Amino acid sequence: MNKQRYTVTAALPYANGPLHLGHIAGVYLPADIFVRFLKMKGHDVVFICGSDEHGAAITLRAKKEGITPKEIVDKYHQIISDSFQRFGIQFDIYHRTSSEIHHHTAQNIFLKLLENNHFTVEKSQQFYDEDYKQFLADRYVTGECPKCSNPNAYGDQCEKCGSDLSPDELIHPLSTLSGKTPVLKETSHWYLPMQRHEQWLRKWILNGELDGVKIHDPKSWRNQVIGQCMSWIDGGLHSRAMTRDLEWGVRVPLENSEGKVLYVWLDAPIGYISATKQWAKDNNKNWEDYWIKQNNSENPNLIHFIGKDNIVFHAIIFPIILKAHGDFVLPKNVPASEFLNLEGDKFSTSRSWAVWLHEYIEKYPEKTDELKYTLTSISPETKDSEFTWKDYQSKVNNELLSILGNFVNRVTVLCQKYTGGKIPLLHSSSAEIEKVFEEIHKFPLQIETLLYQYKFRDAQAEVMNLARLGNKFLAETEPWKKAKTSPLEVESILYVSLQITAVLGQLLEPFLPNTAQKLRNLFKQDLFAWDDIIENAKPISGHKLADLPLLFNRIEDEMVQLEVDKLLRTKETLNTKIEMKKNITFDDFSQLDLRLATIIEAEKVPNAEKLIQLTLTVSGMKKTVVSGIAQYYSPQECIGKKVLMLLNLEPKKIKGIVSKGMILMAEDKNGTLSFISSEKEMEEGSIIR
Ligand code: B3M
Ligand code: ZN
Repeated sequence: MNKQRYTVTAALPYANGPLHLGHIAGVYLPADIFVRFLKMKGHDVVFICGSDEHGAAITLRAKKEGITPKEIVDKYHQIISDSFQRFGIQFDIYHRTSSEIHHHTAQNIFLKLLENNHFTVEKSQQFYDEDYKQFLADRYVTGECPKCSNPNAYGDQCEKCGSDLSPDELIHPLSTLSGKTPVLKETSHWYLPMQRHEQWLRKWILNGELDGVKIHDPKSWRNQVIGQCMSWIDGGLHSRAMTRDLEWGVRVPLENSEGKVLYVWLDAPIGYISATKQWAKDNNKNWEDYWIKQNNSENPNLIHFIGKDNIVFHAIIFPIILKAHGDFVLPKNVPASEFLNLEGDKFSTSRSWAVWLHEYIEKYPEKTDELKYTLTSISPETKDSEFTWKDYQSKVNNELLSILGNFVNRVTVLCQKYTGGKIPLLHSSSAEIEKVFEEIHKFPLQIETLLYQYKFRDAQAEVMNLARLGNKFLAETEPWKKAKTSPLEVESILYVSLQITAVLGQLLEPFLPNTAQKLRNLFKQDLFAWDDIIENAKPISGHKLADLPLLFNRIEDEMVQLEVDKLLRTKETLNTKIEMKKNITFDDFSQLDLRLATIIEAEKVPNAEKLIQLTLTVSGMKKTVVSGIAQYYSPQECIGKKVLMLLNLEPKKIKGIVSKGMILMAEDKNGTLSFISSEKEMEEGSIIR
């Protein structure tokens, strides 16, 4: 088998929020399965991913949270890379587009394209926020979608109908910064005239042909990828701005270009290249081997795993950039997935309709293979699919547990019983046994064929068929009935069953690596090269089997209920409309004298169940307040707390005590009260405004 070089990339997640199961099922899990398999095949593979840390999605998120873009990306880079690692997605590098090596790489590619005359400079009128003195790129403008009338479409895309938009197409545009209608102002940018590339793109996508050479088989590409690309090309390619007026991003490396950065979709895919450079540096490799067209030897296979919303960027725009640059190979395949839905609705980060990967791992650290199995078996490869907790339960209980777990368990229990846990001899070979061996031998190639075709769910189903074969073999040969009459036959049957188990310990590796490891431990076997599995994954007669840990736990109804309820609560929260009070002016608000005050004394008010009399100090000044909090705080608990106080409330006599001011409390829908304190340690008397 000829060894090849593979550069496998998985879409760089925006570092502005955690990952949910939709991302995992569509992109990262299939990519990881593919890479684990390629590595077992002995190919030279680098598996690349990292955080996409630029773009308006990030700066807007930062603004919303009141922190800097850097703080946002640092936070989510950590969360995302941790959860990948704990889930067992084994990138060779998980890099960042904020790194220096990336900025240089992206700038150099920009300069090279400029030098080769692939850009034009064009002046245009763009939206500008006069209050913020800032141009409004992409998502900085919202408005009504001209295609579906969604009132909340973004300047680059309508999330409702999926249309690609430019800000000037929006009806009633508004600035997300000031909320006001923006004005138009002239600016100039570098554009990529994509129409110049139409001819070769057509040939490349439809025939797999580049410069007269066939470089891939278009039949190996998913229909939806070719379909989306062709509908784009047929709709007419035009110039697209490759720079933006923004502060956050990779600076345009030219004089007189202050305040301009590279468009995030020019910058992000280059992140694959810069990550490879970093990885090569760290591992004493040559990054060019993985990206640059080779003279005599074979070119590296560049494979992009992405979701369908990224198709044009990876199968049209990035290839244009790679080709225009001149030195790079083009992707050999772009196995884009469709979408995964969740319990009857679209996954949505903004609406929190999601199962978050990091939360799942936190709650069920021992159940990563269970999730991987479920996600691969519903992998949205060619059409949208759906995750439900009920289905997860049924996949784990009725497939992993009943088929795979049950088989391995039976085999080891039978071995304990009949051979004292030792691997027996294969004494004789019946026609039955011969047939089973023949079948076992076919599995690696069948699974391999499916994996090379990016058919991950079929491939995993095929591995499960090997476990099914094992169950069938045991059911048909019934060793438990033959212990007295033909002990040698029993040993042979067990040997064959162990052989199936050992092969499962190899073939499961790409899909369920933890389970595969447990099976290999049974025989103290290593992971073998894919092509040698049949040869090497043989039980050795006379060796003792190690103990088998529990492979899978039954998923109980309670867990399903708990998870479904959690989601339903999200929905409830989303559907509850807040009853807003009528607007007040800033002047109204500024009449409130709000301060941080320290409670120095507290005692219950006699004959009043709910009341506590509090003495507070505000910058040394003493104040007495009667507060209805006795059901939630004891006087003791109150003392020493620094709380939020309204100072200038008209004094009022309550139970004979003059209360001067009011303590502000948070109250939830059950009426539970809580003091409000400042997030940072602040001086008593600090003003709230
Ligand atoms: N961050 C978009 C996304 O997460 C983007 C992918 C970049 S891949 C180079 O959908
Ligand atoms: Zn729309």
